[in-house]
Amino acid sequence: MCVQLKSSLSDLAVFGGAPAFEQPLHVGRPNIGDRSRLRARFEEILDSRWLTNAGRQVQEFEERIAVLSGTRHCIAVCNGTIALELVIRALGMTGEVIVPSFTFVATAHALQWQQIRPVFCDVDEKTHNISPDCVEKLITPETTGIIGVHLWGRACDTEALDVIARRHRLAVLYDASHAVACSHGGKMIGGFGDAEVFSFHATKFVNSFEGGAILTSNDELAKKVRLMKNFGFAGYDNVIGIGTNGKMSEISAAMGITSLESLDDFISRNRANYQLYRERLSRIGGLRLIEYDNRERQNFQYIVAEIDDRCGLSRDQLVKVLHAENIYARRYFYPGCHLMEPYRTLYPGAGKELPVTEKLTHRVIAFPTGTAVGAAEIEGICGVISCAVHHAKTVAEKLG
Ligand code: T4K
Repeated sequence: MCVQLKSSLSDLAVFGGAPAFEQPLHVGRPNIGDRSRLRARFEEILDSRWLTNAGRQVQEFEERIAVLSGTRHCIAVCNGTIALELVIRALGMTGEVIVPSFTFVATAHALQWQQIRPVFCDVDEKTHNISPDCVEKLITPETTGIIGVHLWGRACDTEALDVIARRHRLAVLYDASHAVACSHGGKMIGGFGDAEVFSFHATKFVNSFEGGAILTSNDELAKKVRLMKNFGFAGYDNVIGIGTNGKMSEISAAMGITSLESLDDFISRNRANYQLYRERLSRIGGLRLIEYDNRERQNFQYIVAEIDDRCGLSRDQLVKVLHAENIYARRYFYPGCHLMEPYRTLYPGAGKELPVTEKLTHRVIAFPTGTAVGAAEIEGICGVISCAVHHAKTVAEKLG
């Protein structure tokens, strides 16, 4: 890795300078963990000739995730999207379900895929999470549930959502894809609502290549989901209901366990990255990193900033500057689900109710972090940002 530090305008790649990084620097580079332990597990799996269908690795992974999240049941599945689909169905959600638009599109797709209307709800400006006040206004006789997303690992206002759900007899599900190993009010995420869902995609804090899980302390629900993810098999050749193939493979679980073994190391490296970004970017007006609550456990998986007018560059202009430097910052989650298909066609009026979402989707940027990113890379990234913002007027004119 070679970092070209930027001090003057002509150093910037958009003005003809060499890119800051020779190799692309991505958001979402996977955390790998201890390779020798991973290889040993792969050998064990091959030796056992048991590759999938609730083998030893999957059982161990489920146990470890259940312990980590303080939840009675963990059902591991092949990805977070299937986890959402299964539990939405198992909870009996139908008709309309209230969900934020400011999320990865899988949260909405998991509903629409099953002919359930995602009713897009605005988020709180400070937390980026679903706004309980807005939820209440969207409830109709067709509403059967609420899905909150713990965006960036910061928990939703679970207390307020619980009250609303109880009052209107609604199911509550949390998409906790970003919140593995995080807590809320001192209690680990995984145990809130009727159920929570984790993603273990390669880009996630704990990764199993592809993977997901349903967490719940409800015995009945757990039983239902376990059946549904395995074609409805209750025994050797006894199918007792409709199901699908949502199973996690042994290889995936082995990766997941290896990830869990390095959890503390991942957290401390993510935290150090976050602190360094904070230090280096703190004096840039109009660029504000999101805050993490020190009283809670956090995984610091996302380095997210909001860019406002005082910055002199728009979020999209900054993204262009960074991409030219081989720094692939992301516009998570632009443009908001309500402006993606099929939602923009099916529900064209949805944006009128989402002023905060519309603002945030134009302001938010995610920077590279994780164990593949170290101090030198962050110094380089922050140098590019500082230089571009320092010369904001000229850079903005150049980019148009
Ligand atoms: N709910 C929420 C709130 C979610 O964020 C997600 C997933 C889900 C539900 C669904 O869970 P899963 O069904 O995926 O388990 C990526 C991930 O594919 C997606 O899992 C994740 N959220 C989302 C936030 O990020 P994209 O469209 O950004 O993927 P892509 O291919 O552009 O890659 C993202 C970045 O990661 C790039 O900078 C490249 C880098 N990367 C990616 C992979 C796969 C690597 O460096 N190595 C890799 O192996 O969605």
